Amino acid sequence: MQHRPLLLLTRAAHNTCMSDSLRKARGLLLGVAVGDALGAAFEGHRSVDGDDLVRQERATTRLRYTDDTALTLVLARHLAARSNLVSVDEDALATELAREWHREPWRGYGAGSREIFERILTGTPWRQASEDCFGGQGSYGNGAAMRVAPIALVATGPSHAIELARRSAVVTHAHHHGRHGAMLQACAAFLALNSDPGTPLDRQAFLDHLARTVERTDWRTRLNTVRTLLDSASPAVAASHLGNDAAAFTSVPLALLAFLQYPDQPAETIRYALRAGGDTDTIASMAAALTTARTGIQALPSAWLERLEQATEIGELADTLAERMSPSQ
Ligand code: AR6
Ligand code: MG
Repeated sequence: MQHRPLLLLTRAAHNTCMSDSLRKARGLLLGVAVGDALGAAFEGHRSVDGDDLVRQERATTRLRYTDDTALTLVLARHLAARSNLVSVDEDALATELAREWHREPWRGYGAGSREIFERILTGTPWRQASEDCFGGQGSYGNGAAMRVAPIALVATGPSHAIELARRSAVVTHAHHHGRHGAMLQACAAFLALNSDPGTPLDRQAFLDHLARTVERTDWRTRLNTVRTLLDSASPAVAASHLGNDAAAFTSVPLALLAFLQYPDQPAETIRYALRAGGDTDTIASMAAALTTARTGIQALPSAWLERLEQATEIGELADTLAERMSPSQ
């Protein structure tokens, strides 16, 4: 059992000796994994009711993560391995992602990603494999956005986060929506990580900041829709306005809304994302990453962390990346 070291890790998070950057780094990476693993049971459901949620929350079974977390960990290790040069090496990253798929292909990968990884491992250059996908359109799935959160831990500012996200996305997501979803999620993760949990989040300013950084009008319109749904929209209403499938254009804004509804309560963020149905693992994962990057690991229910596979290892990887966070974080 790996529960004991994990308990030490999470108990230590309540200790005032632990720095905020460590708490937030662990929050961000373990938030990805917990949201993903809790949502995996409901992926593809039209909606999720309260009884389903309670059963999932109270279960004692192991929480298994999916491709969302598996590829997030690949990107996190990729960034951790580049000590002084904070950058993304597209050639290396493409191979690392493809090898991870090959190592554990049963984690629930999207059809487009599977095809791209197979081609990369059999010698096709990543750019060609990525651009050829879906009849030459490239993928607009949320696979690049779902893995991007660790970039917030090493980026020196929002623009840097967006640039690193773009470079990490193109190796699998050549369609502009796949890429822009990753860029928006990385920028949101950076802003959430660098927000002060002791002060109420200024949600309008948060959305204003994101709107200033997105290049495309259609994505700015999505952010305006998120704005109109703040506070009043139930998860079902939010899903009906934004969509909840595996496209970046639908799921990234819905995850952002789930975060903004409960920016200081990761469990509520996750419940909101799950109740919206659809691509639940990915939406809950992206939403939880934002909330726990802001609050830190101690706000995530320890019962969930104790059920999560490889939680100790994920926490240790977060610690390595926390050392790379700039002093202001
Ligand atoms: N044309 C039509 N459908 C598309 C297109 C396109 N250009 N692009 C994406 N889709 P994929 P991902 C649809 O396969 O982004 C896991 O379950 C299509 O239905 O490139 O890595 C994770 O948990 C395609 O299968 O993989 C996430 O939920 C889907 O979008 C998700 O998969 C996903 O795109 C991540 O998927
Ligand atoms: Mg999914």
